[in-house]
This record gives sequence, C-alpha cells and structure tokens, in this order.
Amino acid sequence: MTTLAAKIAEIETEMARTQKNKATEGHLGLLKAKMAKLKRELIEGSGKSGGGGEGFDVSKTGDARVGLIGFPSVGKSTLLTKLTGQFSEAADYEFTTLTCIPGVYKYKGSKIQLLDLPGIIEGAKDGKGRGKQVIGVARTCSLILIVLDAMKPLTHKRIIERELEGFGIRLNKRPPDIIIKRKDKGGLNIMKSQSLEMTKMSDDTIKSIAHEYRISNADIYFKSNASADDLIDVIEGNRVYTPCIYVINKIDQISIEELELLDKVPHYVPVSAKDEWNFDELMEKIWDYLDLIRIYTKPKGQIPDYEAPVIVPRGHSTIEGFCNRLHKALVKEMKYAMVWGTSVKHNPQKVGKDHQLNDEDVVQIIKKL
Ligand SMILES: Nc1nc2c(ncn2[C@@H]2O[C@H](COP(=O)(O)OP(=O)(O)OP(=O)(O)O)[C@@H](O)[C@H]2O)c(=O)[nH]1
Ligand SMILES: [Mg+2]
Repeated sequence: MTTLAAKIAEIETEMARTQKNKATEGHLGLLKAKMAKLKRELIEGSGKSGGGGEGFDVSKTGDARVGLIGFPSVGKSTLLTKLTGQFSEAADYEFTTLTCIPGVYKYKGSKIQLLDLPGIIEGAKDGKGRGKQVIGVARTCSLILIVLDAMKPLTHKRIIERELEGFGIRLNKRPPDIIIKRKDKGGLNIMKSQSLEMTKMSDDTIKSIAHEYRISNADIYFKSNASADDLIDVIEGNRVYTPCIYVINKIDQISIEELELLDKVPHYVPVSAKDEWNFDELMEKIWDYLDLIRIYTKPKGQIPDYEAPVIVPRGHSTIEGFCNRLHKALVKEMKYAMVWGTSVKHNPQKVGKDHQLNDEDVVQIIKKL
C-alpha cells in the first residue's frame, strides 16, 4: 500500500514541478495516465482488503436515488429527517452518522430515495474513515447532493469534488465525445470531426497516452475538443457521470450580504435544514436534475390514473422503456400503443415501441389478441 501511495505522491510532485506549456503537454498527459492507473489499483486493491469493513448495503427503492455527501456536521442528517420524516440522529459533534440511512419522500407522484451518509474528510477516497464506502454508495446514485455549511470556507466544495473525482465520479459533466475502436493491426489512427480544432491535446500526447495503456492498434475518433483527462476517462472506462447540486445549509446563520455572494456558485440551492427554509426550491431542483418524466396510464374505457404516474428517466422514455417499467413481458404482448399528449401530433395517436414520450403523456397499451 505504501509503495502505491508513494508512487502516486512521486507523480504528483513531478506534475507540480512541470511547467504547463506546449512542450511539456505530452509529458503531462503521460503522467496523468500513469496516475489514473495507480489510482485504479489503489481503489480496487483497498476494496478487497476491506479497509474498514464491508460496504453499505442499502437496497434501491422508489424511482430515483439521491445521496447526501459532505463533511461532518454540515447538517446532512437534519436534512434527511426534515425532508423524509425518517429519523437520523443529528448532533453537534462530528461523525454522528456512522452508516447509510435511507429515507423516502414523494414529489410530483414520484418516490425519491434519499440517503444519509457519514461525513467524509479529505483523503476519503484513499481509504480514510468510511470515505471509500460513502463514495462507493455515491457511485450508485442518480443525483448527488453535496451539502456545505454556509459558515465554513467554500474551499470545502473543491475538496469534496476532488474526493468524488478520484473515485471516478464526474459531476455535472457529459461523457467525452471520444470513440475508441481497437483493432488487430494498422497502428494508431487519430481521426477528428470535420473542422474540429483540438486545442487541449496534440496528436503526440494522444499517442503517448495510448502507448501508456498499450493501445497500439486502434481508431481513435474525436468529436469534440477533448483534454488528456477526457481521453484517460474513456480508456479507463469505469467512470460514472452524475448530476450534482450544491446544497448550502445553515443560511439562518449568515447575513443577506453573505447569502448574495453565494449566488455565484453554479448548481446551488441555499437552505436552512433546521428552519426548513427553501425546501420547495430544493425539491424542485432535485426533480429537474433527475430529469425524470411522468407517464399516466389509461386502462381501456377508463380515465387516466393521474395519482400514480409511471416515472421514467427522460433518456429512456420510449414506449418500450415505459412498458419495461411496468413488467418485462409487456412489450412483447403489445400490439401498439395509443398516446395523448405533447409527444404526438394527433390526440390520441397510434404509435410503436420506439416512440419517444414526453412528460405527462397518457398511454394506453393495446395488447395482441
Ligand atoms: N443553525 C443551523 N444548524 C443546523 C442546521 N442544520 C443542522 N444544524 C446543526 O448542525 C449540527 C450537525 O447536524 P447533523 O445533521 O448531525 O450533521 P451531519 O452532516 O449529519 O453530521 P455527521 O453525521 O457527523 O456527518 C447539529 O447540531 C444540527 O442541529 C441549520 O440549518 N442551521
Ligand atoms: Mg449525520
């Protein structure tokens, strides 16, 4: 373990020592690749050797899972208790919460599973405290709420982000537009979309990163101005891309002027968990960031059931996705579907399994005889 940590430290020092310019870009890219490989070893290795016990085993319930991540005592447990009614002990000493405590709240007909987690500290991803387990759970969430204390320095935000990034979680980011097709021969073939100018990484850097990963025969296709980090992410492959909201808590403790300064933080919601301030905005934003849609079912000859929508991620909102949410065999039994709502021109309209649904559409499935 120490040798691995030492190797990482060594590379970190070298990176810090290397000036960033065109001439060193390739070298820096290579160092980044070496670093990513060592970190993967560290994470996988410590996973096996335990490093503080088993993971948190909480089964998924509801339509989406949202995790509360933050330093100790920022108010995560208070927030869980107030939002879901699920009691989770809160106290004015650090590390009150030692395990994962799930709660559920209802919003717009959906059930949102909220997970209270132990506080993490700097170095969590390297095995400090229960950090590794906490971040492991974070990887399974559809949305992460980074909870910050309005009284504490905003530098905490960057520390938490770094911990999550070190564990392969990418926040509020889309997967890089890079496609790698490995081949048996033919060498490396770097291709770019027409008129795409790559300003963050030269062909030499791409080659040295590929070389570090022993990729010697492949087509690498770039569709956007990717960086060395992006390329490494695609090669490593085990990244998760998760939306994130910064919940700035305890605003009952700060002045209006201080509150206004916080406006500069992107993706943020100020709240007071203690006084339940601004919970409406928080729940609305959670809903937006989860990017879910509501589909109402209409049994034949009856009015739609507006009380219990079927909730599907917007990206999986075809008729097939909707059917699978009800039961697996349904799509095979379906002849066609009738749809009312904004996704169709005529109301109702006959559609097939690939039709894309919109929020609040009404669907009736017509089965084969
Ligand atoms: N003033 C104020 N205090 C709060 C607020 N929310 C929580 N607290 C207090 O902050 C302290 C820590 O709250 P917890 O909910 O236990 O914090 P936590 O993030 O769960 O802490 P750990 O479980 O130790 O990681 C408690 O004394 C809470 O009463 C808030 O909105 N305003
Ligand atoms: Mg707690």
